[in-house]
Amino acid sequence: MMKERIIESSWIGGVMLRQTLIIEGMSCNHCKNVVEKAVNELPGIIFAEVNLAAKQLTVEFDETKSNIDQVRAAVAEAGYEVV
Ligand SMILES: [Cu+2]
Repeated sequence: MMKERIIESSWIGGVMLRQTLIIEGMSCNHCKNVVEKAVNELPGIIFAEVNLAAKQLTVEFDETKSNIDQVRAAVAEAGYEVV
């Protein structure tokens, strides 16, 4: 099983968690949009943004509704790899 690499994780109030992951395989704005859209469709996600240059995805979510495994699965389903 793939192991996610979370490079930043912090509570942003109550049950809201903000995490930043490294993702391989994104090369252009299309990739960025695909990943952001896939993650935004998960329950409890309030923010998802890709930084292409840094190969990073930052997500903010309600940890009672979603978790980082679901984020990782959504990214993988979209065709990219969380490293
Ligand atoms: Cu692309």
